[in-house]
Amino acid sequence: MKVALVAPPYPLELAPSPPLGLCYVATACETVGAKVKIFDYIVRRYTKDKIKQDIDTFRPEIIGATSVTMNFHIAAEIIKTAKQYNPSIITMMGGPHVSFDIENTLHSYPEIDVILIGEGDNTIKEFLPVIQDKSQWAMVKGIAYIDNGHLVKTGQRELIQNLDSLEIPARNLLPLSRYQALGFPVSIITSRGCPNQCIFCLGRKMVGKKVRFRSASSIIDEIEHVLSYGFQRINIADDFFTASKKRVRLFCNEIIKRDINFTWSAFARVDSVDKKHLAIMKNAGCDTVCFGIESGNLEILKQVKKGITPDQAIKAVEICNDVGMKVHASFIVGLPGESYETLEDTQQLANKLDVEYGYHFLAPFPGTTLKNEIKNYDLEIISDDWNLYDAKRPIVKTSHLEPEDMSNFVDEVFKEQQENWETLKQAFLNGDRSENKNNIVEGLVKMDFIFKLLSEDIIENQAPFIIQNSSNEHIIELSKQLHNILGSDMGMNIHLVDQICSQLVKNGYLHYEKQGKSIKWFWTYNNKIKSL
Ligand code: B12
Ligand code: SF4
Repeated sequence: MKVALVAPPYPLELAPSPPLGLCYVATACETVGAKVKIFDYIVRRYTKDKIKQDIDTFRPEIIGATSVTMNFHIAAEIIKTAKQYNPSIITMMGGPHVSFDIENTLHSYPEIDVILIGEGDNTIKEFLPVIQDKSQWAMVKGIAYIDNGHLVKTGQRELIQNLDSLEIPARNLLPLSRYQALGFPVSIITSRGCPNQCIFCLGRKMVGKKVRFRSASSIIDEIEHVLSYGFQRINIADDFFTASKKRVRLFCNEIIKRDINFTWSAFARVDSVDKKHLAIMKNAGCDTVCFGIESGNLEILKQVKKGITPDQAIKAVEICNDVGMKVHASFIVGLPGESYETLEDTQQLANKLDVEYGYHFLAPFPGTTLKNEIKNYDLEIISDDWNLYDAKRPIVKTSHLEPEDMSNFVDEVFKEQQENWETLKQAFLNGDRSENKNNIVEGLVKMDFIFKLLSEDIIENQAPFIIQNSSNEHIIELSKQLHNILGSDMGMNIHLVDQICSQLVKNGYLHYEKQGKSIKWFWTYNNKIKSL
């Protein structure tokens, strides 16, 4: 049986890194004997013709897509194109959006045959062997589908108790060189579950309130596997990595014992860190922790059941500073009851903390307590257009603030930062290398260029070109062409484009093959397989 898994596109601002959940699903499919391919449209351009080509090449019997609310529409549109192209393909979708918007999704998108609800690993293992026989579907817990016009939701799937029983997620099925070229860290999870009850979050509802931990040795085995592909940085994507101090110690000790060199970051809560454990993490290569602080106003923090106080945030940042750990703080704008005063509290806290921080606009996702019980809160949702649920624009209002007030507030805060950034970027593009923030500017400019190369299929669409003499000429020629197509529009000079191309070639992400007297460039697959 052949199964194609689809990673739908999403923008550079949302840190396109290897899609972990899909790799877990791929592994589960392989364990029950399926041949799996991942159709990755994050770092390859998505077009209707591309999915048709991908289907023609692989000929899958089943296609499954993942999605979050923000990219649900595009995921559904990919599934629809596949279904129209070959109606015999069975289509499925999983992930946090459809898991909590089952009825609406299945009724409004008849091209989606079945939804896998919540944790998908065991469900897919049981489902694949019977998927061709719809009369058996009702026996598989954790799925939903329409039968004779009626919604069928099978029994609830139990959460996996022993996470060590799961195989390493099949990242080898992803075009890893492309992700490495972009430079985001690879995410891994060391536990699933969160005991907290933040009303805007789906984490706990997806993975349960009891935290299930993996053993230190299984995590480090996976990390060694990831590093063997040439990645050097890892992001621990657990909802609540610091849930158990004992486990943090075991994990860090195992890194040190095995003498593995890599840097990493993790999500943590301000009420769960202390100096001793942060120092242990630092010693084991962790250089950044990300705190969801959400608001500087105590009443709002209580109302959203975050379970932390602004004072705890200040204390946590202090100890991070003491041990030399970088902090990234995230705040939400538009929580219930938000007013100019509460926003001011948040801004004051952000200033006091004096760390890198970001504002996200509240997106009340289906399934959250906030959305389910909206009547209990001083909040009104003004749009059900899922495309807008990307946390980059306000889609709610409160009795004190209109959406425009929220945007104005954020624009005002970041105006100066945005202007400084534009000045730095222009100076950099004009050749000024004197600023000490240049590494960051350079990194972001390069990343933007590389993401465009990837997501617009620019290398793939290059005609083969003739080479004449010197061995380096092919890179120079490539740089010239890419400068003409993309670089000059982005304000980049030829030297910068040449620098990027040379690096991509040197790192083995771009290769060429000879075709008579000409050569054709291509992205390699990963450092173990050149191309597939
Ligand atoms: C890590 C993480 C990230 C990482 C992703 C790293 C990566 N590339 O993997 C980063 C920081 C980049 C990120 C970004 C964003 N994230 Co995020 N993220 C998470 C987090 C904490 C864990 C996700 C995870 O890896 N879980 C572990 C894997 C194994 O689980 P999984 O992905 O859910 O997959 C399982 C099932 O869902 C199912 N499944 C999933 N897909 C499919 C497909 C098929 C065919 C099948 C059968 C099954 C299946 O089976 C999988 C295995 O069990 C979750 C919270 C949570 N616990 O769900 C939020 C979460 C998924 N993120 C969320 C959001 C909103 C975002 C952003 C939009 C951020 C923003 N701007 O606000 C972006 C969008 C990026 C994107 N397109 O996915 C929301 C999604 C809510 C929603 N309805 O949309 C969540 C639920 C947090 C929340 N706020 O409640 N995120
Ligand atoms: S926001 Fe963080 S702490 Fe709160 S429920 Fe979600 S994962 Fe848990």
